[in-house]
Amino acid sequence: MIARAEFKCSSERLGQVPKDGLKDIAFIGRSNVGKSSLINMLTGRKGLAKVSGTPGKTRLINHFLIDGEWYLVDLPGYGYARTSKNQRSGFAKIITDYVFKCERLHFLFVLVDSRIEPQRIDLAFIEQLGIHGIPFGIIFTKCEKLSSAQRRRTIETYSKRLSEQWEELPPMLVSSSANGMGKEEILAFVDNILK
Ligand SMILES: Nc1nc2c(ncn2[C@@H]2O[C@H](COP(=O)(O)OP(=O)(O)O)[C@@H](O)[C@H]2O)c(=O)[nH]1
Ligand SMILES: [Mg+2]
Repeated sequence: MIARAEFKCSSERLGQVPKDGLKDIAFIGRSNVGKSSLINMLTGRKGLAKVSGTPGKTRLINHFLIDGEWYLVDLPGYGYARTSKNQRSGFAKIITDYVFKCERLHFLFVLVDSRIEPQRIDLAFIEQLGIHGIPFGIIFTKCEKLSSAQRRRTIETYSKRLSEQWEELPPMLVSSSANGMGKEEILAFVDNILK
């Protein structure tokens, strides 16, 4: 369990992230997938990360210091960027800078909506993670909306899609910020990877 969670800073660029030697456990996914809600659920602090009904509002990297020991990081939602700052990957520069270049990043959770088919952009992002060798896992969100059989099917569908391309499957966890599902499993998983 998390005893203490505090907002540390918002960064617009990689140069602004904290420079202590602590590790980042980051969350990413499409806008509205439930990143901020999950951070609030995991920390037990309702208003810590801003939950928004309007997609695409958060364009900053938000660092939350957990128990003075590590950071939970709320990343901007991804979508294909359309500006001149585009990189070849099609993801915004702030995201690719942080995810592919920042040494602070210890583990990345890719959040995907459990209720919908694997989306091209999620699969494309996951492919980039594989290519760059970034350690990551998948967290399915809003799982209280599904029966346990449907949740199993979601995991199976993803496993099938990913195994078309990868030999090894990433860890996959289910969650619901609405009812706390997955809290203990996710925190235990994080505990383990921080050791
Ligand atoms: N039913 C349900 N809705 C959720 C859950 N988590 C988030 N939401 C809703 O999804 C919307 C987007 O959530 P937010 O955390 O702001 O997503 P973000 O853009 O990824 O940070 C909000 O309306 C939330 O109330 C969940 O576990 N279950
Ligand atoms: Mg958010």
